[in-house]
Amino acid sequence: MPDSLAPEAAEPLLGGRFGRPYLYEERCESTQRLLEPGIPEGAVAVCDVQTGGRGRLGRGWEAPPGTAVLCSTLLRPPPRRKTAELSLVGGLAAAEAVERATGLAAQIKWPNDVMLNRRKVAGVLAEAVEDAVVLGIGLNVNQTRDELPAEATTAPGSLRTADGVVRERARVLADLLVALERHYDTWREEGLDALYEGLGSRDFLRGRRIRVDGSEGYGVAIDRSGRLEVEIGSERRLLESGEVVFER
Ligand code: BT5
Repeated sequence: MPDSLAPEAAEPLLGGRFGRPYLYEERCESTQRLLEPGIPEGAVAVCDVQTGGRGRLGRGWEAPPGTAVLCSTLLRPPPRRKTAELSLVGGLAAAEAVERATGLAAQIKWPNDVMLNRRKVAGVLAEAVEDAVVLGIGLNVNQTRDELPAEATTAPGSLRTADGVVRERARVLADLLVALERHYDTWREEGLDALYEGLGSRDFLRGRRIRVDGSEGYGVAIDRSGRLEVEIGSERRLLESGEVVFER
């Protein structure tokens, strides 16, 4: 069977309430734009190719047609939760989906990247739309090395470049949505602290030499409220958001 994310291939694999409804388009500008705010929580938009895939801070997200999982999930978190934490919730779900698919350990590079063999294999984008949040995840599944973006601050990779295996994307998507639902429910009820074990044990920047806003230092750890603790010179700082570059 050709690899497909069309509803007939993906819907039979869905194990929970995320992905209902399942909105699929072969091509779209960005899955982040397919979900109307009135749609039920857990609605998921998926496509095979994006013409204007989005990263954070106006950056782009690129993947050749039919090679990646590109999905957005509509969430309605309660007001008491900090929606910025959803990047880590999504990152944890994507890391687990990567581990399940490959059997290899994945890490989370604060605040929104999933790393496999020191390469970025997935990125998460949380955007507020009225009273909802659209949580976008791009996961590189079957790209070959030369199908990955050449210009990237963090070296990109795919599951295929890690182990040479070509996978059924619908299976990866279904596992991702089950993990996302489970972690989202835990976060909504108990907060980020309840996910700390999964995050802390996959903390990519812990102990690494990093650069933040031009200053060099070390990553200490993601803390229990989702901030990144860093050491710059003799000073410890807690970052709420931002960009951290690591030295390879
Ligand atoms: C992210 O942004 O990592 C969030 C990416 C979210 C993408 C999903 S796909 C489904 C949904 N629909 C969308 O339109 N977006 C979401 P950021 O940390 O800003 O990383 C973006 C940077 O990563 C770019 O500037 C490139 O350097 C690099 N990049 C682009 N495509 C990549 C890829 N496929 N794999 C790894 N790196 C990539």
